[in-house]
Amino acid sequence: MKIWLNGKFVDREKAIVSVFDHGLLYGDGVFEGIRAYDGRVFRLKEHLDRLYNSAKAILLKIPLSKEQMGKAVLSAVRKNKLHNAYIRLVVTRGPGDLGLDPRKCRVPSMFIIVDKIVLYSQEYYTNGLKIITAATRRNPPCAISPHIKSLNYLNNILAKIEAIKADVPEAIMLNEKKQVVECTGDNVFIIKNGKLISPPTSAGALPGITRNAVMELARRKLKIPAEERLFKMEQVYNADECFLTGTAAEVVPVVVVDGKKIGNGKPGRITRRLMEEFRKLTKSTGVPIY
Ligand code: PXG
Repeated sequence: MKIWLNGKFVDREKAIVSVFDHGLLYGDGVFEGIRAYDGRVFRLKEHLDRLYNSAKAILLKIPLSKEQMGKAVLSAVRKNKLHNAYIRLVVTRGPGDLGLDPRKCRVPSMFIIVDKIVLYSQEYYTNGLKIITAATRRNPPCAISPHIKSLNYLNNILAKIEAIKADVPEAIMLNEKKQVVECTGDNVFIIKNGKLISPPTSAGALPGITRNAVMELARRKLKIPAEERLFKMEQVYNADECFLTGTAAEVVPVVVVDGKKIGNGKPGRITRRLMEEFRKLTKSTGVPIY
């Protein structure tokens, strides 16, 4: 495995950042998780836009243009000779001193890891997930904008630990108003009376790239309405269908939430249609690598 580190390819063992890097000391940095399907990078532009927006929000100037970064991503996949891959793109504030002051960090650290995808268990897609609601609330936007895909994932990790303790793979996170926001690493959708509903990102969710793609597919291919609307757990329990979206998870059905069956307790019809359309989209679009 070759890692792209600050513009050079290095072996995995040599892919090292300083203990003074503020990405490590303070979670001061941003990242993206991207996927390649069949020799094409899925929604590369959208991932780069989100990365640069996240960086701008924390006043971090990325030393490469978006075009250069896009080329670096493609070259990193080529170097590792993969056609299907998970790509982790990280930009940190860089090495500084032990204080918070980001001005002490002269040069951001950048790296791109390209790895084989660890696929979710097929069981999840055929039978659906059982999930819980986490007691840990999503970071309020007034404290830190959840639109920033930062290296600070403790909020999500605390909720993930709750999921692990409950022996389930994901957990729904609520905001301070008990409105549904998202999961620890996935966006959430419900379907009610033939309508797709996802919380608006203003509720405190990351603007997921898979989420956007799925909303487009619902409108264009399934010809069903896709709304952004606030809702609470009662509406999840009473939904006809529920599913999650994310780069790693793609579209994954949810069949039980907090021990309560959603719909008939099996992956829903519309969810299965969206899984199929999303597969087709990943196999037919994206930026060619080779
Ligand atoms: N919400 C959050 C908080 C996320 O971190 C998503 C939604 C889905 O967004 P995309 O753009 O991927 O559709 C994410 C995705 C993992 C993992 O291991 C997931 C994410 C980041 C790191 C790890 O599942 N982010």
